[in-house]
Amino acid sequence: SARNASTGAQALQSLSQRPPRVLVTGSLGQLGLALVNEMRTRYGVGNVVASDIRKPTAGLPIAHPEGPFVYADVMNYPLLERIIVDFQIDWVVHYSAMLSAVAEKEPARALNVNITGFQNVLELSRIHKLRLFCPSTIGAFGPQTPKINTPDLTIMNPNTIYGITKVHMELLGEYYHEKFGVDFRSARYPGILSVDTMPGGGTTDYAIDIFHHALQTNSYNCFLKPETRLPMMYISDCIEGTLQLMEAPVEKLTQRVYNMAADSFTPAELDVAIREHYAPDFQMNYVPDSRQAIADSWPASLDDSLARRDWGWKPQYDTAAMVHKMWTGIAAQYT
Ligand code: AKB
Repeated sequence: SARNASTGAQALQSLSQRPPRVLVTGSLGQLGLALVNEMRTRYGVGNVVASDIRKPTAGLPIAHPEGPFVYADVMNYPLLERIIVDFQIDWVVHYSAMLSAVAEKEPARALNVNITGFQNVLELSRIHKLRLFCPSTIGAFGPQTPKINTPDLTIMNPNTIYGITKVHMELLGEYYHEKFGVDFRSARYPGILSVDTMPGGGTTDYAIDIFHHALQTNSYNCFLKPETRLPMMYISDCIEGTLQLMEAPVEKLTQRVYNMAADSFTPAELDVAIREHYAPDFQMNYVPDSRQAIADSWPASLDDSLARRDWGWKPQYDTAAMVHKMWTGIAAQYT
């Protein structure tokens, strides 16, 4: 396996004369939009192929709308293969997935999208010698996982469909790396906060919704309890960290899946920060729903020291800085 890995590395080094050609699945989602914009700036507009199953609608923050955009259903293996060959793709960033809350509502579809979709891009990465990034998540952990400073290697046992599909993804990616030398890389993302793009059906979505509601109605019905502490990260840290991991020389990586954290907060802390600094009369109500059980099964903070050591991960935004970016950025949308 070591020989396979180093052959893969040599193949990639010979590409270093030119930027990578990248396919991003799920490119119209919260993370895909931001990653494609940044990659097009770094690698060239024509080198980053954005794909999704919807049309880009007016108003989406697409910085280079002239760049290549294709329809790609990740369950359609021949179509994916055709895109990879036609565009001579070197790297795939597989962002297409159903998130925790929607996956609980539609388990059969989530299994298809998250498991079959990933198996397709993984197998294509083996055949066409691609570097493959697929995000994992705090949702890959479960109720038996140590909650504070959760390490990379620990008890997983998630009890959600989403978590199960992400553990499957991690294990299969590691297996393909060991067995076939596939350059699979993954980071376990916390909840990601963004101004321009909306999340799609997760448990951490409250931390974005709250700003929109505070700015529009000065109140918010939070679907998690006040003391629910979860790891969170600002989107530019997420994108920068993902690119650091993607670009890291293969010899720096001592494992294939890394925790990646920035800060953690609770709904109550967000409420206080908003009232103290931005909207003194803001009214937060707590109306926990089925997403509470999902959040309760996840860690409150992650130990990401191996990401820091191996590929230089270092977030820029703590909670106060995230709240500032979110408030000012979203306020600008409503003025
Ligand atoms: C979700 O809440 O499902 C996602 C995640 C943490 O993976 N944001």
